[in-house]
Amino acid sequence: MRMRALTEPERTPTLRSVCPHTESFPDAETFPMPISVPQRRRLPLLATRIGALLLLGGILPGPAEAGFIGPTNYPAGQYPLAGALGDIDGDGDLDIATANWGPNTVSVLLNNGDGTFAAATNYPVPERPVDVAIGNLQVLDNFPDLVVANQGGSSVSVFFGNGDGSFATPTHYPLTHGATAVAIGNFNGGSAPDIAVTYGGNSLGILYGDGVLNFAWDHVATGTFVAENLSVGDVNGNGHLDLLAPDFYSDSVMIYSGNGAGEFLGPTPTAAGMNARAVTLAHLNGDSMVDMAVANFGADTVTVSFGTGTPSYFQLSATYPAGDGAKAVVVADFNADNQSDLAVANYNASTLSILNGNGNGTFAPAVHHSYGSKPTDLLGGDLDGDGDSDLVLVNYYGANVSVLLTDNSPPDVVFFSGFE
Ligand SMILES: [Ca+2]
Ligand SMILES: [Ca+2]
Ligand SMILES: [Ca+2]
Ligand SMILES: [Ca+2]
Repeated sequence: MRMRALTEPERTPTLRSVCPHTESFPDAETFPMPISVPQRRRLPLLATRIGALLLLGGILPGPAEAGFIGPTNYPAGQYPLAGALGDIDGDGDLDIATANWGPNTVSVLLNNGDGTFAAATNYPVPERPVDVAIGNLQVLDNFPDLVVANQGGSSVSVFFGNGDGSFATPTHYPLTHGATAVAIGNFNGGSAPDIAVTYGGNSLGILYGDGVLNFAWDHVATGTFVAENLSVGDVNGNGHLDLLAPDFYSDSVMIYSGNGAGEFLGPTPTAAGMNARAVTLAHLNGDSMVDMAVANFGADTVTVSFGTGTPSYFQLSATYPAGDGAKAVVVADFNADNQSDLAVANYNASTLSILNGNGNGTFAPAVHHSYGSKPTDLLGGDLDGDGDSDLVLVNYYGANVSVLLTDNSPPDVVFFSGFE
């Protein structure tokens, strides 16, 4: 088995360690804690003025690098492992939830509407939450609900939202083994979304929702995969949701193809890079098939695969260097040229890599930014309502989230007043 030495101290290459988190942690006081001071990171003034002069002089530069305002750090719980975005309080903007391994809580940070966030409210869950998802499970109320995968507690917690940012008393659904990831989707064509969960290191199950209060458990498959992440999408274009589990130890993504009636074919492996860790689906090369970007933790890369339909679903197109410990990937247009770009959170390096898209499914070399503190997850969405996608880094060592607001405002135009 190819296995790179991992600098992530709590991860060892055993099946148990898919769940990379043990009960013993170094004293948090030994970790450098980022200072929560909002910073405005834009082009230096001189560069801005040169850019303005070039524009005024009729020299058009190529696609700009994305600019970000921030990071602005907001405390979450200790050792957050995953996050999700959704409009939890129903006011039209995206809020943040994180699953916090240390204190056994979920943090909810409500958006003030402008991409700034109120202080976190923390909700207890059974032991060792590792993943969180947001979706409307109680279909009649239209309020987003919260689902949490608990590894130590071997359960899935469901928090039904009250629509104002608060939740009803959660229900914890027991599993036979620790959960590693959750995702929400309607997998059986029923009246309501369901909850997919990976557990026990190599098993997949579904909690089928009735849209009111209840879920019925179904074990779908026991495979050979080791997934810390679960993605949902229709990879073969047949109108039915499929599940994608990146397999940390086979350098591939396991695809379970849904038939829309609650049954899944597979898993079918599709190639990625060493220690595939997270998958994002998006249209990247302009055809009708959905494509895939994978963050590969061991290879420090992001792989891009184009959708082919069945039988293999994807064809690996290219491998791009990211940063040390690539752990999460988001696809969005960050530099406002209408082409999808890639953002990768790198755990070991504590960096964010941005790869500008060329519009045909290929990408420019990564530009690295020193954002985050051992980021374990990366979330993309328009947080400040200006139409472009912003980013949230979930920082394992920082015990916080870093909010980066995408800034594509035009360069300042500088007028020289001449002699006075
Ligand atoms: Ca909101
Ligand atoms: Ca499908
Ligand atoms: Ca772009
Ligand atoms: Ca935005």
